[in-house]
Amino acid sequence: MSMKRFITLEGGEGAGKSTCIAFLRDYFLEKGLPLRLTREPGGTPLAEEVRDLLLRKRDEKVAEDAELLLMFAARAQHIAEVIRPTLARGEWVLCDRFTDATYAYQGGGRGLSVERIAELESMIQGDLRPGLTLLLDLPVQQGMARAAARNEKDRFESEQNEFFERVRAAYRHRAAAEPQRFRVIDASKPLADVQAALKAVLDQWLGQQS
Ligand code: T5A
Repeated sequence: MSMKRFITLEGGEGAGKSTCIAFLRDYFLEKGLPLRLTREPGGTPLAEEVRDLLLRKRDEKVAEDAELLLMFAARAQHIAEVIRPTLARGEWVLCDRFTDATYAYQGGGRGLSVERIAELESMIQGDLRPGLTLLLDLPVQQGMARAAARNEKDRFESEQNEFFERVRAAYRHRAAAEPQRFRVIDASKPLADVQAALKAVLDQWLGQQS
């Protein structure tokens, strides 16, 4: 079952998710709709601790399955403590990354099989799926150039270009396979254009709710 009030925001490095989150928060505020902003990995104290474990650069190689399980461990906690209770109250959830990021990064990036991820997805989420997923898409080089302006790179940001090309391809592949859920936003455009595109999508999505 997909949840109409459960919206996720996805994209590669430097796509502009944080910038867009602020715009979307204001959009919901103006409409007078209760919105819970949250993120993955993270969103609860325990899940944020797992996020630290995942993002911190370390000398030890992190086994791909360990990374995958930590993502889902954080997600299990986040779903139980935040996502399900918020949706049950009839409020909206906007999550900065969710399971599509696992398919893109651990699947596309690291090369883990879709089947392996799908097994965990159904084990941990049951029938919980986002109703709407906004994918901020832009060429890898452009995203990296934007991200480069920020502080020190984390463990994922330190990957090579080919890794991010595979991440982008996996996201686009998923969007093409599920056009009813995904809206692909051209994030290479100036911020005003990106925000106008987001507004158009949400106007339409909210219009369908009433
Ligand atoms: N991960 C996550 C997995 O591997 N598997 C999973 O299952 C999950 C859930 C952390 C990492 O975890 C991995 C993926 C990630 O590597 P994150 O913190 O959400 O996840 O990842 P980041 O991509 O690092 O997110 P950020 O929030 O740091 O980056 P944003 O939001 O994409 O970029 P933002 O908004 O900070 O913008 C970057 C710069 O570009 C400018 C902004 O002003 C900023 O300076 N900018 C624009 N410039 C020009 N035109 C525009 N349209 C612009 N939009 C933004």
